[in-house]
Formats: sequence, structure tokens, C-alpha cells
Amino acid sequence: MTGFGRMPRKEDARFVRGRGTFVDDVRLPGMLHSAVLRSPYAHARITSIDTTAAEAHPKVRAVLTGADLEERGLAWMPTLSHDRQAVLATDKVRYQGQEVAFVVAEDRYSARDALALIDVDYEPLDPVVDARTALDADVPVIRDDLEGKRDNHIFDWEAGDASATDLLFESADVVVAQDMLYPRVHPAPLETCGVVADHDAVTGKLTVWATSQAPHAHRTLLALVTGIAEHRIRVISPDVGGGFGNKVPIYPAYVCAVVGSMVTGAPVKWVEDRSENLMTTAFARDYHMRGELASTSDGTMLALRVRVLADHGAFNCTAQPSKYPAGFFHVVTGSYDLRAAYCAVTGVFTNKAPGGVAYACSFRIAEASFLIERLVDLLAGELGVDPAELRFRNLLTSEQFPYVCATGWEYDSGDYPKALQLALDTVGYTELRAEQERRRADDEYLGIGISFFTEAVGAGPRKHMDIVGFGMADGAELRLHPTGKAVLRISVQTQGQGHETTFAQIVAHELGIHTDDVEVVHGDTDNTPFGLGTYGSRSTPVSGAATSVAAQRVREKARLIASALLEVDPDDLEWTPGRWSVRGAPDSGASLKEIARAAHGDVDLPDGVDGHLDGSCVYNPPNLTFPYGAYICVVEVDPGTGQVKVRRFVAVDDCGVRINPSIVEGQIHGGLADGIGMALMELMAFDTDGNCLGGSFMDYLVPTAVDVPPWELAELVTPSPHHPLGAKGIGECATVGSPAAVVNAVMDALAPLGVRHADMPLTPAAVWCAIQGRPLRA
Ligand code: PCD
Repeated sequence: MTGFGRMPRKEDARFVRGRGTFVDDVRLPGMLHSAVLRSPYAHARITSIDTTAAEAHPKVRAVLTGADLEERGLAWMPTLSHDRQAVLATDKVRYQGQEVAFVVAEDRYSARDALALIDVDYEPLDPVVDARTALDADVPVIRDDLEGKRDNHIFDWEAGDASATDLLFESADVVVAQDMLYPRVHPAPLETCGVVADHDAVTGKLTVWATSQAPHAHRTLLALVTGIAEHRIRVISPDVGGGFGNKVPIYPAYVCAVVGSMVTGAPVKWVEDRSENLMTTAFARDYHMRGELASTSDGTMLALRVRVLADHGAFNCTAQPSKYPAGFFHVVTGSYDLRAAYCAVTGVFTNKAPGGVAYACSFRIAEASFLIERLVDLLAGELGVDPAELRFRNLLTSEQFPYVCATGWEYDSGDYPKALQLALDTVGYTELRAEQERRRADDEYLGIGISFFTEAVGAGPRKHMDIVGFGMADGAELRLHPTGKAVLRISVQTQGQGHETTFAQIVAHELGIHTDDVEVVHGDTDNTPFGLGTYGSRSTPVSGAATSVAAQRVREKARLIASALLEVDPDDLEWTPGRWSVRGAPDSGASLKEIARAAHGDVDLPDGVDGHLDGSCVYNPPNLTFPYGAYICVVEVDPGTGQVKVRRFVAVDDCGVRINPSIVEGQIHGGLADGIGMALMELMAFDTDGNCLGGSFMDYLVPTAVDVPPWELAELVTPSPHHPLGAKGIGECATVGSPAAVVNAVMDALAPLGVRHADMPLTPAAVWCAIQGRPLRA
């Protein structure tokens, strides 16, 4: 393959043979193992910790508590949202599963055994579990570690124009309003989180193998947290078995493993188990939303008003650009041409695990997209207009791009009505509605749900977007070696997305060489340029653009070298893939391989041209890219049991130019399954004591092949006008777009039974209660 198109993934050669190297596969001489003692309480004061018995265990090499870390100034660490988080608790525990002590032992079993030998005295405190009561006057203050803190309030944030919105609401013919919960869910990557930390006391060098979506950001943060100089830290993120936002933050045990290695003088491995991952690492969503949509009586949508209460758990650890505490939630007007919009978000602390990561959505767009798509369907119901028709009346048209929405985002490109029409045609909408009508007569509940979404992916620009002060730009360095083989070094880190393939395709496309001749190096801070990492579907929009520009620079440098080699003016050369040749004399030219050889040889190079054939770029994106799509889900609901069966799912996606259509389709398949999971089964629930009820895959349900239909995909290609390849990100689109289609389908099925709305997940119990008009009790 010498460019874009379908090709098998290069990395699969090792994955399908079981030859990947994941963090848990890393084995170093003398390596020790570790385990974390966690709090059984959601909220409790620690009165004493006795580690004597654990320390006496014959295979234990070190036991760390908060007090030990305090001596090193490491008991607390900064979060990605300008808060601080306990590494090991010193004063209180603030959620069930919080880290209290860390044991380093000769093997994993002994480390686990020794946890039982640690004696911790707790004085239980009332927990704050329901975000809706977190700001009440009489509730306990969770973050009394923060000076002067008297409540559980984190932030208030707003976007849009409140008074213009209010005015439109006053004059509107119709207003629909709905409270909705986007429940707490978990990214649940198949590989849990882990590290191997190796501190070399002689050289002072710290090497950390980590399940990291952002190795460079992790290195910088580790330097800031531990005080070890940044150039002495090397973070290696080897093969990663799924990230989904879960592997963006630094977790307390990573810091403990580093300290454990310093204390013992040996490498220390820490790998969490499934329950630890589900209960304590970054969750997603947990937005209590109230949306109101104003419209004229003929269905022209006018304005949107949104109020959100955001449950951030015990520490504010959300991973999103600093200026946006609610992420990109204010892209909440979605795909519609509204005159005004206003949204206000309040963040609160609760006694739950921290996180709030962008699980497969570019910083809270999943919540935003769900809200507007539910409201549009509610409006359609209110007006008695078909939901597809109502969308056609309000979707942006292609002439409106670039379009600045009511909350200030500039959408780059698209043809929305065409995408919706394609989805309707693919699913056979008219016939389906007729079938629905017939089946309703037999008391059968077929539902057809539409959602139309716009994603905003590829953060920066760096001027507006940063994570803990680091601008969101990314790098690429490309080098052609003397034999013409290329090595590309990128700052982003794949977790299954197939970068070793698609980034090789980008180089192949720009240089006309074979993808086999391009090696992609990533996930090692000693060997790759700085960059902020892979999340928010930013690899292709940012590092992909950097790769394209770097390759173009190599091509230009090759032109100058070819001009010396061929003794012609550079302007007289013309490019055909893989070769510069003399204009009008195509036989006289040099292949990239010959040019690479010459660049390393004895040819006299023109003034100002260094030897060797290389190019690099740090790409600061001028804007986000705005992929979008039209989804239609068809369900059947059994009103007796509340069981929902997803019968069909049609997805039309437009992510601009597709580098590798097979990979793009795989990304969409995964995201659609995510959406069905969140809509129908995934829920991180808590009881009133703050006990986490989702600590295993028996309790926290994720979809399997049994739960999903064969996907029916169709595509449009509207290039992004500002991306050098015309590509937009795709990684998270389907996760963002699909939940609303599923919920809209279930509500459509239940409409004859008078059901208007029910919160996700639409489990059989939830659906049955909705039909019965009863509240759902957890
Ligand atoms: N592509 C192509 N074309 C276009 C676009 C794209 O081809 N147009 C491709 C690329 O290159 C890659 C993929 O596809 O390979 C993807 O991409 P993007 O969109 O750029 O993205 P990224 O950055 O790479 O990635 C990220 C994402 C995210 S974000 C998530 S969640 C998820 C997704 O990705 N994750 C994951 N997907 C996936 N897959 C897998 N397998 N695994 C994982 O883990 Mo976040 O924020 O983190 O939450």
C-alpha cells in the first residue's frame, strides 16, 4: 500500500500471535511487586495506621503510608483540573477504594497477603452520595483539607447568552423541558491500569513503563510531582489494551510505585485488578441535566437553555482543557441552527471516586449531544411532527459553513441534510414507519430512533486549549535513512486505534513510498517528540497533520537534494509519487531512495541544505475538526419484561478524508457498541452508604456480541478545510452519537404507552417501571 485505503493493520501481526508487550509483560531483573490497601468506607477519618505486622512479613520489602509520603512532600499530588488529590490518605478517606497504604513485596501474592496485616482505625463519617444534595447546608464538607472550604462546591461555569436566550423563550410558541441524567459510567478498558517504575540511584534516572495515553504529559507531571528532573525521566507506554480516557490521568499508585522503587532500590511493578479499575480509576459522565428547547409552532427551533449539576467525585480530577471546566459541553446546540443558547454548569464534590474523563467523547460532548437529541425528539412528540422531518427543518445546511454556533464554536464543514437522507434511505424509513404502525395494532412495540450529532475533535488550538498549562499541540519527526527506509516518531500513543498503520499510510501518501518502508515509533518519551497525547480523537487531527507537514518538508528537502544530484534548478523539477524528475524529461529524475542515498553521500548540497533527509513539525491546529453523523436505531421492546432488543443500527458518518476505511469502520463499530452499552446496561451505581455497586463485570455490565446487531454503515466525505489531509477525527464519534439513537428508539416504541422519558441505562427493570409509571428504585 502506498497511500490511503484499506489495508490490514501492521500491528496485528504481533497482536494476533499474542506477541504484544503490555505493561504486565515487562519483567526486569530483581523486580518487586506491589499492592494497594484501599478504604472500605466512602467517608471516614483515619485515626491510626499500624503497619508493624505487614512489615514483618518475610517477603515484604517496604510498606508506605501517607505519613511516609508526607515526609517526602508526596502525600498529595496535583490533578489535571487544578485541584489536588491524596496519593495515600493522611487525614480522611473520601471514597470507597481510596488508596491508604502501599506494600512492596517479592511477589504479587505476598504483597496482597500483607495488606491484610495492616491495621487501620477509621471513624466513619456521613457520606455525600447524591450530587443533588451536595450543596445543602447540613451536609458534611468532603474537602476540609482545602483551607477555608465550607461546602462541596467546585465551580460555576456558563456559556452563551442568557438574556438573548430568555427573550426567545418568552416569545416562543412551544417549549419542551426535561430533566435527564447521563449516568456515571466507566471506560472499562480490557487491560487495567499499571506501571513498572525503575529508579536508578546511580544515574538518577527514572524509567516508568505505564499504561499511558499521554506519555509526554505523564513525564512532565511526574517531574513536577516527584521533583525528579524531567530529562532524567523516561516514560515508556508499550502496547496498551484500550484507553478510552481511563489512561489519561496519573493515579496515586503510579507515584507510590516510583517511591517504592526509590525506597527499595529495585524496580516495582503495580498492576491493578478489575475491581480496582472499575471502583477507583477515572469514571465518566455523571451529569444531572435540565434542558429546555424553545420553538415556533411550525417547528423552527429558536433557543436552548441548559442547567447542569456535575458530580466530580471526591477530587476534581477531570481531564479537560483548563479554560473549560465543563469540557466542550457547550457544543450543546448540536447540529441545529439555533438563534441563542445558554448553559450553566455547577460542579460538586461527592464521596465517590474521582475522574470525569472524556470517555470516548471530546470532553463532555457525549452529554451535550445526548441532551439536545433527546430534546429534539421530545419537541417532535409535542408538535406531532416526524422526528426526521423536524431535524430537516433545523439542521445546518452546507452553505452555512464555516458556521459559528450560538455558544461560539466554529464548525468547519459538512452536508448534514444529505447525511440524514442517506441514513433514512439506508434504513428504509418510510417502510419501517409503516411496519411500526401495523405492529402497534398487534400490541407489538417497534421503535425507530434517530440521532444527529456533531463532534468537535482534535484539540487545540494551543492558544485556547491546554492541559495543566501545556498547550495542545503535537509533534512528528520523520527521517529517511540512507537506504530510503523511513522512521516516523510521533508524540501520540495508540491504544488499539492502529496508528502504526495509519501514520505509515500518511507518510506513504505524501512520499509515494510503501507502508512497509515506514516504521512508526511512539510511546517512548526518550525517542519521540513532545506532545499531549491520544484522547479527544486528536491523533489524526493534530499529530496526523504534523506527520503530513513533516513529510511535505522531507519532500521539499528531497527536491533541493535532487536538484544538486541532477544539476538542475529546483523549480524545474516535478513530483510524481516517490520521485522528483525534470519537467518535460520524465526519464531524467531521482527516486526518493536515490535522493536519500545522496543526502547521506558525497553530493555537494546546495547552500543552506543540511545533509540527511529529514523533516519535523509541531502542529498547532487552527481549529478543531467537526465530524458528524446521522444514526438510526431500530429496537423491539417487550412490554411484559421491559427487555429491549436492538434489531438494526444504521450509521452514516462523515469524518472527512478516510486514511484507512477499515480502521475507521472498526472505530465506528466499537463506538456503536459503547453507545448500546451506555443506553441499555452500563451504570456505576452506589448505595446510600457510598458503597460502589459496580465493582466487577458481573455488576457493571458491558455489551457483548450478543447485545449488538450487525452494523449497517454508510459514509459521506466532506474534507476538513483546515486539515492538511482533509481528515477529521473519528475515534469517539459513534460513542457520542449512538446513545441518543437507542434511547430515542426505545421512547418511540413506548410512545403509545404514554412513556415520554426514562433515564439511561434502559435496563429491563427501568423500562418496565417506565411503562408502569413507577419510579425505578436502585
Ligand atoms: N482515522 C482514519 N481516517 C480518519 C480519521 C481517523 O483512518 N479520517 C484512523 C486514525 O488514523 C486512527 C483511528 O482512525 O488510526 C482513530 O483516529 P482518531 O479519530 O484520530 O482518534 P485517536 O486520537 O487515534 O484515538 C483516540 C480515540 C479515543 S479518544 C477514544 S476514547 C477511543 C477511540 O480512540 N479509544 C480507543 N477508539 C479506540 N479504539 C481502540 N481500539 N481502543 C481505544 O482505547 Mo478518549 O478522549 O481517550 O476518551
